[in-house]
Amino acid sequence: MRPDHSVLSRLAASALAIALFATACGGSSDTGLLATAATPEGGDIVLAQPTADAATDSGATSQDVDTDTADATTTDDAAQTEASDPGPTPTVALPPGAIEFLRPEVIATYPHDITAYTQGLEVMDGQLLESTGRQGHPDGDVVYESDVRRIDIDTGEVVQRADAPGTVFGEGLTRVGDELIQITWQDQRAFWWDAETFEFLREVSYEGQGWGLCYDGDRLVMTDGSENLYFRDPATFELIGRISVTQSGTPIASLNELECIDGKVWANVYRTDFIVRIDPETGFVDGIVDASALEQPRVTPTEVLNGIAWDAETATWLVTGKFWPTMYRVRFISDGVTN
Ligand SMILES: [Ca+2]
Repeated sequence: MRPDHSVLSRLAASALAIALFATACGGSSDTGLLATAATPEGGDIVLAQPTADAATDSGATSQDVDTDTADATTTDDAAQTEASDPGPTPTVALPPGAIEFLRPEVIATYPHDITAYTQGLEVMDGQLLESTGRQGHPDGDVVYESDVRRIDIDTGEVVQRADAPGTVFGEGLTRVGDELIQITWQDQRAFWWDAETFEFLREVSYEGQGWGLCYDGDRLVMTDGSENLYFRDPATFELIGRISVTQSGTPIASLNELECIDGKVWANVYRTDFIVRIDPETGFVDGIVDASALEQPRVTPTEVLNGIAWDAETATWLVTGKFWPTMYRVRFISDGVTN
């Protein structure tokens, strides 16, 4: 069954949105980069432009879309079914080199603490864990606002929190068994917390910046604002591997908050509304979520989408941003596949 015209339109619109994003941000077609900009947390924003073939395939000649995949993931009927039933696992089988375009379908919204400069987000037993990190300058003095917190999802209430030690800029957070691991931006310190009591357990030093963190059941996966995923031992934090992330051959930098699910790594790209799905064995991006529909009013340009957490019990995502007043529960709905 071929995808219907509305699916094709959405697929084309997704590609167009990315192309427009490139234009708005001054991306260079010569380099294949969609966007570059300096960021306060270091690194550049880079989202790769699909290759000419892929861009063409996503539009006028999208009859080439793999019909089996499209039938399974992109029909309106399928989307409606997914809205009422437990959703699919977030990973679909794609032809080699294909990129799936996705968009969020909002299922529910909840309050989110507007003083939380969200850096990490993870679901644990139906509750939400969040890490924050910031250096504020309210009266000229530097104030460090970095903590770990447990959130009642429905109310947004912070039911438990603990300040990160010392003067650090907290970043990503993930759970490994009964413990939480929190990293820091430029402080080169990783903290271990008891996941139940939030008791501070220990810390390990590392080299470089820390941005996002997730645990795939075997390895920690970490970002530092570059195009790299770093793999670390979950017990010692020892660096055990690294891979460069590319989309259609172009490195994708500013990889930030992470989620590890079903053998894939999902990363929101700093200062964009895009979330990319990465094969950690190859570094290839095989899915792009355009989450711009979740965009919030922003006082400063840094109040960006940052925080993605997979809730396995409901097969949904929780997504928010820095200082955002809203936490979204969403599913990512396929808009089609290029190949
Ligand atoms: Ca996460």
